[in-house]
Amino acid sequence: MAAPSIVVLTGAGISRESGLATFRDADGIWAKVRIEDVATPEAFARDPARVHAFYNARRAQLRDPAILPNAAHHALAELEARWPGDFLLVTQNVDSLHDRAGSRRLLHMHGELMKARCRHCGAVSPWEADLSTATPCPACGKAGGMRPHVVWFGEMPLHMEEIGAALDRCGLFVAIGTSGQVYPAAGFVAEVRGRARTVELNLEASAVRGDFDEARHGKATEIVPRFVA
Ligand code: BV8
Repeated sequence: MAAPSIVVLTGAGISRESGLATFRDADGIWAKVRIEDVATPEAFARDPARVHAFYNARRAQLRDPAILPNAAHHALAELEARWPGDFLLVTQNVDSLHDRAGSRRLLHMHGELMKARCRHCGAVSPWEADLSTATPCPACGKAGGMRPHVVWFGEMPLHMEEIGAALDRCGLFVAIGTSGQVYPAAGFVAEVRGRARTVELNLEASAVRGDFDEARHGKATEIVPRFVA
């Protein structure tokens, strides 16, 4: 029997042991700032400097050489490299840790912190430094239009067609480190259940645990390498 195609969905929990905060844990990002103030198009229109400051702080943290991919990121890159069937890693994370671990069949459905997008010309440019609306676009040279290349609440996630096609043909769906509270990502398991084996690998039961055939709970650096071995 051919090797089943695999779709893996990751969330902030897979990067927690690399030192990056999650969103909804007690020490999470949304315990310190409100989504409405920093992660919606309306917030950016109302106070771009505040939104840029929020993402500049997270981008600065991601530049810290102490922030490295962990054993869970590496286990997924190794699985992709050796898997004979189709493999796709869909991440909700905007950090670059999967990229740095060597994952290639990787889609950032909520965008990437280390990229910026120009609202004048639409160009997406690699961007590791601080960003402000005064920053001129590297492609068109105009200032006043640069925003983080991340998907805010109320905005359409990226790569949805390619993700839908992969979900349609997958035989194994694994969700790692996500609380299952943000849609459409949290709804992927309901789309595939019944025709794919569905596994949740998380510190604790997610909001959509009931949609999974199996669950293993624990820290990602422990349960992910064991699962992919
Ligand atoms: C859309 C990028 C439609 C930016 C993010 C009302 C008004 C408006 C919208 C809505 C609404 N009601 C519902 C919606 C839809 C909304 C939504 O789902 N809201 C929720 C909050 C109710 N969704 C959207 O708006 C999406 N877009 O619907 O568009 C549309 C249709 C047509 C045309 C136009 C539009 C867009 C959502 C994307 C928002 N952007 N991030 C940024 O990062 O700042 S979301 C944000 O949440 C991150 O991407 C994050 O990844 C994501 C999900 O969170 P998780 O990754 O799951 O993180 P969380 O902290 O929640 O959980 C961590 C888990 O890890 C926990 O379970 C924990 O136990 C576990 N863990 C912790 N440590 C470890 C661990 N596991 C293992 N090991 C450990 N060590």
